Amino acid sequence: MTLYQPFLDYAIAVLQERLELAAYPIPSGFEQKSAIVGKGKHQESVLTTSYASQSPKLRQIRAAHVQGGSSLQVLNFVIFPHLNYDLPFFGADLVTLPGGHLIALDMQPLFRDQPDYQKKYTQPILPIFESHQQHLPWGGDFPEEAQSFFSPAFLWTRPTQTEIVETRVFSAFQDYLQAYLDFVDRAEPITDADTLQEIEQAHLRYLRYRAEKDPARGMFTRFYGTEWTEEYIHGFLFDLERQLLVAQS
Ligand code: DBV
Repeated sequence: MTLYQPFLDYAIAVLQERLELAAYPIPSGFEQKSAIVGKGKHQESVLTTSYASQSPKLRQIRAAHVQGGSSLQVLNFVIFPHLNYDLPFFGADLVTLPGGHLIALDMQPLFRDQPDYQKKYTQPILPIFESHQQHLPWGGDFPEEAQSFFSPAFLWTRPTQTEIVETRVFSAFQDYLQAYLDFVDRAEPITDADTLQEIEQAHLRYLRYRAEKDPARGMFTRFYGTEWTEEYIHGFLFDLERQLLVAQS
């Protein structure tokens, strides 16, 4: 059992229990991919597997799980709501590299600086955030331009012990996901045309930023090549622009 498998198993079980899930297609060739990396006795097989589903309120629920031995484990798990809901994104980036663990967990807001939005989607999770954050070291600087995509409840940490990931981080992940699904339960469709426009713009801003700045691009390119990597990023991980084009045609 690798470090983040219990996170993924938990998420899928809870999603199945709490949502009306349907399949979401994964482009062929991207369900799984493996490569042998490293030299000599440092050779390691790196396997990347994808998960995707959808529900009536959630456009795409997807995960990329990279398993390459004890010093290379990644689970990137994001939920993209349908464009007629003002729900935040659920974003989890759980990363273990030779340099250590890096954990990013948040409900990423569509409208970071609107007081009403914060009141609706950030304030209710601040108690959960604080209950975990006090036990975890601050993750340090992150790109300034990324800040507008995170909420004040952004859990950002670099734990030095694997056990902390297995216990405290896992429990934070469970709490955030349950709280997110509470928001989903309560969400009502938006019908106001101006708000719908703003939501679409907010999704595109977020998607473009993440596709362009994907911190995993270098790693994937080294393992699987440029062509596979770019198609994985634009055709699966951050696929909204492609989907909008399909819907227009
Ligand atoms: N990050 C992804 C996807 C990944 C992934 C799809 C499937 O968006 C992995 C893989 N994240 C990943 C890896 C690293 C990070 C780092 C491999 C380490 C890169 C390295 O050190 O070489 C949150 N993830 C990070 C960092 C942040 C995040 C802030 C540090 C980046 C840096 O120092 O440059 N989550 C990530 C992020 C946003 C988010 C940037 C932006 C909105 O939601």
